[in-house]
Amino acid sequence: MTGRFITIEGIEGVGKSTNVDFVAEHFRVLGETVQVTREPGGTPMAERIRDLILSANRDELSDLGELVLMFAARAEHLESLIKPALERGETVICDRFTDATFAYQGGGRGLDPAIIDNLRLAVQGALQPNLTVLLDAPIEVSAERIAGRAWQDRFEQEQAEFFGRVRAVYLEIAAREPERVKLIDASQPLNTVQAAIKAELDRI
Ligand code: Z5A
Repeated sequence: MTGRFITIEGIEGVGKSTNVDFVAEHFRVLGETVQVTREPGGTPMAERIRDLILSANRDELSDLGELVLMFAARAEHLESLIKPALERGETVICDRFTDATFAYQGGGRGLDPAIIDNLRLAVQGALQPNLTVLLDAPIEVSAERIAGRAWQDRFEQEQAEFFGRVRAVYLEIAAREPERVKLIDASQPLNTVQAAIKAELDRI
């Protein structure tokens, strides 16, 4: 596969959606064909699975069921969108990917990372993002940014301790894989955050 696969990660409200287009524009200016997508979701079937997961009440879907649905959506996304685009030599920019599963289902829900890793291998094999931008901010900052949203999904209804565990796993991944995962302080003003992202993009 000759394309480039870039993922954006972080807890809710740190600015992933805000910065996905910024990253996309960087590569468009360089003349690359860019696919912007997200997880869970990105294809019609994966978006249906996303709706199923996010609209489920806490007691309607087990933690294991949630994990398997995340990978079901990912399998569809990889086969129908991500891999074909990478094979065509395009740049794929994805708002969340498998690091989110280790952070949310592993850290947040407390599921065994070994189970997650087995599913990862079955669904994506050796495929890994070339670069992951991890936007990191204290829980209070992210909570403040999303305060006032009219509807809260299954995850947004969780408490601060949950997001503390999610954030801790993200930081562990960044410490373990510093070549792939670039940690950016997302509590700074947007132009400072984007300057830091641009510096990482320029490097690749
Ligand atoms: N999930 C999972 O559990 N397991 C998995 O494997 C995967 C996902 C793939 C849906 O994700 C849920 O799926 C997610 C985890 C779970 N749930 N949670 N939590 P999502 O990506 O759709 O949901 P999200 O993370 O909650 O999206 P979000 O709340 O929209 O966050 P965001 O995209 O990072 O933030 P934003 O919309 O770009 O920014 C929020 C606000 O802050 C907005 O008003 C911006 O203008 C503002 N902002 C952004 N940056 C700044 C700076 N630097 N300064 C000031 N204000 C800023």
